[in-house]
Amino acid sequence: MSVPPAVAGGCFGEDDPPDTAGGTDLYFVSDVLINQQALVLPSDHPGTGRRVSILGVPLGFGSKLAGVDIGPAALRVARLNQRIAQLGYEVRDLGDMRIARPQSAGKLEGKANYLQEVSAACEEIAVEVQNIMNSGELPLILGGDHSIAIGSIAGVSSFMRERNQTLGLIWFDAHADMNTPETTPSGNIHGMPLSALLGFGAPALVNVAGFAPKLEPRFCAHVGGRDIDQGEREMIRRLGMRFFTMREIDERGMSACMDEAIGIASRATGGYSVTFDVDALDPGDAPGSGTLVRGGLTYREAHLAMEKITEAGGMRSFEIVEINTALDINNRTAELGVELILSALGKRIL
Ligand SMILES: [Mn+2]
Repeated sequence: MSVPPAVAGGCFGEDDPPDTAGGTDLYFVSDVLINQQALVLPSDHPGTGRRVSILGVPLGFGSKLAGVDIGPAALRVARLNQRIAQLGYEVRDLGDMRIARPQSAGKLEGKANYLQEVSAACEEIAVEVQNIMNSGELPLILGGDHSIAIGSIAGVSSFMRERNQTLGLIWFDAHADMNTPETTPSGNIHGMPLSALLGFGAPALVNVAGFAPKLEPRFCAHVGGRDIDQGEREMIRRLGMRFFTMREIDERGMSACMDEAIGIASRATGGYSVTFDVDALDPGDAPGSGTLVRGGLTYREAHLAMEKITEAGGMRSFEIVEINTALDINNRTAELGVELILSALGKRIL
């Protein structure tokens, strides 16, 4: 018997992993024996019998940079739909929402730029996402900048609320996204969605979908933070919300941090939403985003996080945001985004 071939680097080569005959079976069997939980053989088609609905949200005016509104197209260029279908899922693509563009490029509203436009879009996003959930499908939301999370997570939370269930959250980001119009250094709403969901900030954002708050801090975990503003720091301490910063990930390792983050989100009775800002990733792996910060999640740390989430179960929606095609290099960030989506949907190395 030959030694099993080493699995290089990350999870994915081309679309399908090469069929490595010979050693693979032996390795596979021993893998099952080592992992005593894995009494059910892992499937190459984890999506069998499950449905995913894809919703593109080409909204970019929550940030200031052009290019983030083309994120959904970039993910589709990377063959998102086909690759999800290869996992066995039934895929329904709702296309991209029609987002009304702001009338004037420079129209700002105090300390929350394009407040009415973002608020109106988020109301529509919330309805769309809730409809997807009512259909028994997993919402997969493609941003767009991170302000869209105010709508998407409102939709999931609204679904849970109607069933008297609570919603948990895992938020991947370099930033806290917990500014308010009072604390924001930029006025950009993509720096405010998490605080709005927790009930703080502009009423037009906080009250999307007609109720607030959407989330309780005790069911929320933030992963990957390394650039937190002073006002956000104070809110985090006041709320006691759990942040797994890059410092802690360095110190304890991604595996331990994700176990704890998943545990926190899983305390909610209805499961949890996952929202992934690609600036959580290290800029070396994900150059295509508008607010890069050095020292982010490595390629493997990000995949491991997704793999652990799918193994744990309980994920009720997945969202990826802030892919900026104007800043990306050869669609590398969108390609990585698709890979992470596939890992979150159950694709595995073996
Ligand atoms: Mn963000």
